[in-house]
Amino acid sequence: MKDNVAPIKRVMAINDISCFGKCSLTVTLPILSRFGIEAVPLPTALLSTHTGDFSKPTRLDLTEEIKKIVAHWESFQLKFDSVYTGYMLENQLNVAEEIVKTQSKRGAMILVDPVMGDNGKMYSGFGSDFPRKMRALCENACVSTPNLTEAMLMTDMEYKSVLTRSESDRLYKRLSDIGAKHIVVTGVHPSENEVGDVVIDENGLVLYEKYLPATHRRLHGCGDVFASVLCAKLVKGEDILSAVEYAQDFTGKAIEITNMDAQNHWYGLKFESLMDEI
Ligand code: PXL
Repeated sequence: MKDNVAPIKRVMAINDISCFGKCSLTVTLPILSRFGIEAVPLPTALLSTHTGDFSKPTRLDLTEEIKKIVAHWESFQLKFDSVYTGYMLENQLNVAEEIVKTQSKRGAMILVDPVMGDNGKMYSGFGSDFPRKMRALCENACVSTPNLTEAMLMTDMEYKSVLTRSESDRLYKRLSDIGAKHIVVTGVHPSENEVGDVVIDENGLVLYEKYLPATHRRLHGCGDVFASVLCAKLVKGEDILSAVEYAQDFTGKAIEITNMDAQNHWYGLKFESLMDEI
């Protein structure tokens, strides 16, 4: 009963709606709600599916609409406890930058997931200048969550799926130069057989690293599940390292469950049954 009178946290989720495929807002909104957080979507685009495993998804660019939505919210100075940015189109990055500036001043925790690519490649539809612009958005983040591909794109390093210790140290130093307070790099392979997540601070120091056997398949939407859980935990006041550990554990379990039904569920994470554990 006490919970019903306590104010709840409010998160602005800037991301697309990929109707089918289990990623972006279709993942983020239910997860945030399950954590008892008010989830406010700012939809950047409407797609029939994500751009990964399906040929030619439909895509409606919502840039003009989000400008109007934000202007309306600003007419009554709507305040958010957090802004979480995900998949955006190139001409929306400056809209997001403005939002980040405004809501940071009002005390919001900013999480930038620089959604651009995976497995060494940029997702279709992004130009070569996109990583540089996304890097600028990450500068003002409290937490940024690139996967290995996105981390390398933003630091001008040539993609390699398995990194030696000196290569990863160089990557972490370059990432910390971007300026976010903490950077969580996902999908890091210290060897072919292991994959995990690493947290670095603003000086490039590794604060956390945990690897799991690489039999865990990385599916589309893993990053969205991970970042949504991480955002929820951080907004609720958990420290970065335990929030990352929880998000990693949750995502790992979701991957395991998905792999048990890989034939039917190859397009995204089957995370629904885990929601009861939150
Ligand atoms: O999960 C990241 C993501 C988000 N949105 C769209 C995508 C992808 C990854 O493929 O295509 C539209």
